[in-house]
Amino acid sequence: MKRRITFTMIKPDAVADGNTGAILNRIEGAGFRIVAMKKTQLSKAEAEKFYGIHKDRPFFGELVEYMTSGPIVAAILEKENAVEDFRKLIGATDPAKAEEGTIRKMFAKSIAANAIHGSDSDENAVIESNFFFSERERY
Ligand code: DGI
Repeated sequence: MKRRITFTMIKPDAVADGNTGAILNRIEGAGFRIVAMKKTQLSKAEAEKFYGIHKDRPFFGELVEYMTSGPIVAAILEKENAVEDFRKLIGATDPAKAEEGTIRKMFAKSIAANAIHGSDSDENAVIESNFFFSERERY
């Protein structure tokens, strides 16, 4: 059976632009329940750990710099088929390739500053949720 949770971050550009509320509205409107949520700013070490899988990619330095450039809003979301449905809601990594109506199409500026993160597997949803939240922060 598919797990019911995914993890998201509203990224620094979207938070700085005042789009947090509009994005959360779309997320809840699509049927996701917010289980946990916090506004925080990643340190360089935290961003390097979170994106460790990309450490050998040419854009790693740029990614870490961007993700630490300002506060983010992290959340655990619950829904049937959460990981897959949330990836559909946010759209392709590159906003130029994202479908109309997706969060990245609406709010992302570029492939680097792409407004929002969504876990890519059930396993990563658990790892990423545990990275940010303790058990008693989930409701
Ligand atoms: O799961 P996604 O966030 O859609 O994409 P991913 O896991 O392949 O990459 C993670 C993040 O790394 C992505 O949201 C933005 C950044 N990224 C990916 N590809 C590029 C990139 N950043 C730059 N500057 N250039 C890239 O080609």
